[in-house]
Amino acid sequence: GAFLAGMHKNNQIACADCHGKSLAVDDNETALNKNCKGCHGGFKDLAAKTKEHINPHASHLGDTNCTVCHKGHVASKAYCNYCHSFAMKIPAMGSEKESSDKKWVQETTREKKDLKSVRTESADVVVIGAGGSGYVASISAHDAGAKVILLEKMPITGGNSMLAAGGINAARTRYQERLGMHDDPAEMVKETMKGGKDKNDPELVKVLAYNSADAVDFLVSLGADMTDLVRSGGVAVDRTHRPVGGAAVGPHLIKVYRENAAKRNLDVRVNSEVVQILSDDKGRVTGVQVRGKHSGVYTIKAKAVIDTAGGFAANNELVGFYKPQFKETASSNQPGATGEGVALAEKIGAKVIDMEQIQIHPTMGGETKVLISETVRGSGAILVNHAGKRFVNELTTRDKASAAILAQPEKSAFLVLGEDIRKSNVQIDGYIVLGLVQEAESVAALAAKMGVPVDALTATVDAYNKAFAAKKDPEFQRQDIPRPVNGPKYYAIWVKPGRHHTMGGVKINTEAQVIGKDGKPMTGFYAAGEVTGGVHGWNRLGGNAITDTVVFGRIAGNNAARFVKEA
Ligand code: MEZ
Repeated sequence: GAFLAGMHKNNQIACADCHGKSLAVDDNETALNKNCKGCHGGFKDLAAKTKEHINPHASHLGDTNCTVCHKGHVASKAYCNYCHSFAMKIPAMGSEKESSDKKWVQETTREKKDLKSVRTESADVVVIGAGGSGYVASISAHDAGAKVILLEKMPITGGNSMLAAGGINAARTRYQERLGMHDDPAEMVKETMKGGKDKNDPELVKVLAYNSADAVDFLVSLGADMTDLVRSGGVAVDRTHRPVGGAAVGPHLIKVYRENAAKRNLDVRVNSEVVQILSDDKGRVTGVQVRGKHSGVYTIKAKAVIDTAGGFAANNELVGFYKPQFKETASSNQPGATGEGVALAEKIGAKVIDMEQIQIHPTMGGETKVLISETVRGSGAILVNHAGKRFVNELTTRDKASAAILAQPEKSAFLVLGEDIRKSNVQIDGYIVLGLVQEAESVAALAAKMGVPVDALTATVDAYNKAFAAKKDPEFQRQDIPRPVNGPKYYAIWVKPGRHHTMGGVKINTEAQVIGKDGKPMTGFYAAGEVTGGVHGWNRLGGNAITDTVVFGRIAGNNAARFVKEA
């Protein structure tokens, strides 16, 4: 028979064995996934059995629904292949055409007029989008006493936060002080404003910086590890906090958020796309209309709605509309980062700002959608052009680093690093597994593999190592050289700039209230994270996005819960 359902049927497995006896309509596909895991084992068991080079059951996406990839009645698809090109064989993949379909978001008629709800539910607070901000807002609102429903249109939670490689910027934390580093939120304000070309909303930036240490404490209270520190671009101190060993921050945080949501029995719904935010004739938000993958269109009445639906750097058309020159460039974003959260808010009167401010991250791996973290440069790696020479201060801001790479004739460059840098940043081992890294036992041999002049690369590495020893970089004034480029092995990663973050979005105030076109806060409407504009100005600093999600997610959640109590 066709697809997984047919294969099961051929093995005498009845519909109810997979779907459960009640055949209940459930967008989370809970029974189905419980039954998959009951028969086939959980992610841990399956990962242990996998002998493949890439282990799909031990990925950075964490423990998710089996049905994200394995489909009963249509062709199965490996979700990872939205970003990667793994030659992964999964059962019932269907034809080449079906399995190469890259469209993960449910098709919806964007025509809102004939949406008819089949049922109505109620909650105190509805949160749109289960990325970092959505989870933080939901946990905060729940802990402040509100009944919360967290909705996610994708089959998997995590949003772009799931892919966050770097860390969370925070000033004057106990982790900095423990290492004898002195930082000041006032400096974080200054550097964030300067990085954002002074186009940020200064009041939002103050809130970001002065609540950042508390945000780290909040994450630690949830069970996160933020003990390792690294330098990000445009900053004069090690302010980016991440898990020990330099592990990527995003998968760790999403695991912690998922566990905390489960502990609180939070109502989290995947496959649930908000198609409309509802408001009354006085402009007060009254709930949302949702399209569930299985349950159809329904209404949730709520006194408060928090929009945490993320940015739009994965939306080629929208990016092309605002910045035609960025259309068709690779994006580091998850496939659901398509910007509906901004459109839904605008439709009910929200003010939208800075939409054309789209950040290009300097280092995506060659022709891939894999981001090579800024922390690789922060750990000591250098950027080298195809002539084997450094050409920019690697720790400048992203706009400048990207522009410098795009000014090279090949519009690409290499990250070059040595053994100490590799060991300090466990993510580099991941890039090696992905086949993105060239390695050699000498700088000369590495140059040959990279196809750059041997003499030039040798001179470049020598000069950089001298700068490390002298703690001074006369050529490019790099402020921080934590490690030399040393052996026994040397590594190179071919990199190109790609779309990474959308700085524009819904306008908010310091209370995370959405501002209407009339300049006034909209009643019962809050927003946080990449769906908003104003925090990062015209260029975001590396590590400030996670701070944004935690600081403003908490404010939105707490304020929405308080509003509901008082309303
Ligand atoms: O904040 C980011 O986007 C970030 C630190 C990304 C990265 O390069 O790791």
